[in-house]
Amino acid sequence: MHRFSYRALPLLLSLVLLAVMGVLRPDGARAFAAGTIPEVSAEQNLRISEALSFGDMELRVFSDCGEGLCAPKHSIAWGDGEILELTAEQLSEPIERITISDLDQDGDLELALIAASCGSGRRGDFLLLEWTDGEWEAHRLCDPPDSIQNGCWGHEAITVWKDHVEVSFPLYADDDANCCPTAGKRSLSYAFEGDSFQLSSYIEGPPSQKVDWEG
Ligand SMILES: [Ca+2]
Repeated sequence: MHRFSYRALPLLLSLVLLAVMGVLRPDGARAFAAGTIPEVSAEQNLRISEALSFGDMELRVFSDCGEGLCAPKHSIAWGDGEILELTAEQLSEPIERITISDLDQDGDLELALIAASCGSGRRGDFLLLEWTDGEWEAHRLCDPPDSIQNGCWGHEAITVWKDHVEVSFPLYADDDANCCPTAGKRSLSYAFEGDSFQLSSYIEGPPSQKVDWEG
């Protein structure tokens, strides 16, 4: 199976982007769009999102799965072949959904990448990239205090709303099996406060149904 080196990734991504954009045009009608990553091509080990309208730009999200489906290297491509390579610290899990938002209503759009780890734990992950003055500004979900994180063993559901990001997860009691958490549910809300993207509130809920741990 063909694998390209990390050093050759920017050039290859540029070539793939230009090739794909030459035959696939966006519908142009989506001021706010959401997309998914299509299934990986076995030949390319590369996942490419649909073309997304992002303000007056068009962009795509690439996931290089050459190191494995569960350890992708993500890149954002826009403009005339410009590419932002994300670090593993920023986002290293497979992307499940892409959303475009403006959570702080400042006119600078944000690209929200929602990811989840492989395996039965399905740890959720999230990265928000805000396009500000011609550059990407990255925002991550800060770790909540232990008192709020206590009982969380994965299976987070991450939803981007108009003005906040909701992270909901089932709560596990000490003896709960992975399939069947019994201690309720907690939903965290993250939002901009000034220039800081931070945890703003949380609520408790009743126990969840049996969790989906396929993956
Ligand atoms: Ca914004």
